[in-house]
Amino acid sequence: MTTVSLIGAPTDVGASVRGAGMGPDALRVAGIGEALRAHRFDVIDRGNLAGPPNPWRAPVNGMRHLPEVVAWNRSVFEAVSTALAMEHVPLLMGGDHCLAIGSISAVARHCRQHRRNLRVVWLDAHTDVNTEAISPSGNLHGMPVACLLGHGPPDLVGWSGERAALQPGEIDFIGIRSVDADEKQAIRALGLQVFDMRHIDEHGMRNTMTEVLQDVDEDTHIHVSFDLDCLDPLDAPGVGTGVRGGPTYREMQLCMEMVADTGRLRSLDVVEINPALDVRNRTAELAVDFIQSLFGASTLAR
Ligand code: 5AB
Ligand code: MN
Ligand code: MN
Ligand code: MN
Repeated sequence: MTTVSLIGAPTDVGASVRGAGMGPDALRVAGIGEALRAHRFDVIDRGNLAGPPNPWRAPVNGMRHLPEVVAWNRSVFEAVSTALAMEHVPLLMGGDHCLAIGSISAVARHCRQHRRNLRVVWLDAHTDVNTEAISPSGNLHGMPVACLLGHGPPDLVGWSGERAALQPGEIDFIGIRSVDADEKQAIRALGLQVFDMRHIDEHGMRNTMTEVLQDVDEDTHIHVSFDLDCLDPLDAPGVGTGVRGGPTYREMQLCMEMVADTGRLRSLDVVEINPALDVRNRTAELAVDFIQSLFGASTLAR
């Protein structure tokens, strides 16, 4: 039986809007553990990691709260590494999206050590590929992908053992509809594969996911980094940086089911849920709904 390790990282140090630190408990209240157990996973809730409070300061050298972001990511890196070493599926409950630096660095190191191919599926309204030199906000939750590709402050780069935890061809973005001016140039310079909302409008989620998953084989480790603002804010109001025009509920379900069909999902981030902005925990409940599909609960599955 597969064991899922729930790891809570209750912080919003990487964001500009307070509240994402309550995400882990919102997911627990929405029944994340029970939902996975119902699908015959062994679930261990590791509780919440500890870290510094949000000092709520202005950016320094283009970044807000760098020391705090480093501290939280160190804890995440250790916890995810421990879960992977036990062959568990780490499920990081954020917290804001800066935490993907620690999480995916740990996953990348694990994949290199075990010679597995890594595929990262980044579900988000944003590409999060800003650097401190080009970010319009200084918020580190807009920079994790750049850090993972080896571009960012030295303190947040190289954790996997290599300067770049990820190669550009190992990550695909889905649901994108908000990219900053200089971020667009960075995407082009890096040669990143971005399936924006226009691509999904024109080709459909099925063709999009077929393309994303085409080179997945039996040695592939799929990591999904699920930022809840990928969804339309009408469905998922509890996010700090919502952008209208997201995939529909059914499109997102299909996306999750097609990842599940590969049988290669090995780690997951669920981030950016902001209970302070939510309506009766709707966004966390929606997240749990999608997570069940991601772990293989299609309508007719036994
Ligand atoms: B999220 C913005 N591009 O860098 C920036 O929610 C927003 O993790 C980043 O995707 C949103 O500040 C970060 C304007
Ligand atoms: Mn994000
Ligand atoms: Mn986002
Ligand atoms: Mn690709």
